[in-house]
Amino acid sequence: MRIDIITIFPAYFGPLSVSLIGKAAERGDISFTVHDLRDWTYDVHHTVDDSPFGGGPGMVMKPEPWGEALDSVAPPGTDPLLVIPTPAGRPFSQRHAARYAAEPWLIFACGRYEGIDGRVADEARSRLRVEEVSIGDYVLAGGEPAVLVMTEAIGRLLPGVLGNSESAADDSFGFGAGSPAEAGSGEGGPRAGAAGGPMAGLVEGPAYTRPRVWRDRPVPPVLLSGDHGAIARWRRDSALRRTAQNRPDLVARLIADDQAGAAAVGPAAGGPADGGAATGPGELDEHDRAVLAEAGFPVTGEDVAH
Ligand code: JAH
Repeated sequence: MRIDIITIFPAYFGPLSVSLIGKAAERGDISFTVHDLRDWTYDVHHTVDDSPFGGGPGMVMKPEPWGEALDSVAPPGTDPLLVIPTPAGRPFSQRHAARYAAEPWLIFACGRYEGIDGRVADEARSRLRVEEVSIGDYVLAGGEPAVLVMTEAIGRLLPGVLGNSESAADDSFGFGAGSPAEAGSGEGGPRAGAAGGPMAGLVEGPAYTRPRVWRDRPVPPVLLSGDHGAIARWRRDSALRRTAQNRPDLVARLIADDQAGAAAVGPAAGGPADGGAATGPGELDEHDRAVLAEAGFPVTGEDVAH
């Protein structure tokens, strides 16, 4: 995979040469090229910003350097995906990371100040695929940290980077082994949690390693039992509990998807409405419902008491 980054602070991307992503770059699994936007300015001060039309605080990035930079990095006839981090973008998720990891070529355009003149994205859209994305509801001083975040999320999904393709599938927000996103489905497919492996739509519970007892605290005994079925059940329970504690939004989605599944099957067909076992991946079984109820999310087969 090729990644180009356009920024006024190339030094910000020093971290790309360390850790997993740096090793992937050394192996040639990813190539990074960082471009200084000021290379496409021609005045003595290498000006990249100007006052906003219509008034208001701050400065806006001038369109001309951006137009030339994008023409130069993505000449006519090329087909990269241009990603522009902005707090006004669509929320970046694990689903985006998986989709971007399947692209051969990404360009990231890092804005500063109050953002890039709006015509730049519009003009780029006339010849490239362009996505404006946000990594969260807060305002940074520029897009650079968001690009580091996204490249980390993308890079660890590339074949060979993580070294263990299973651990990505079971991650918090992972799609679960064998799920549609893992098979490369795009944004048209079911969202995370609508289908997938046993942990789809949940955050992960805690993990443990040696020593077996630390500061009087033993590791949960089931993890030492060798009973892989009991361990999987315990991990799902702890994931459900932590999701209930920290992410009520994800629990609401799990419950809604579970009931949509039950409605599609019908109460007479043994769906959760008659208290039966879960009918498909991503649905809740009786034990899940008991764990959620104990964590403050009572779920009946008929509706959500929340
Ligand atoms: C701030 C250009 N979603 C995080 C995020 C991403 C980008 C920016 N801020 C927050 C940003 C100033 C200029 C981009």
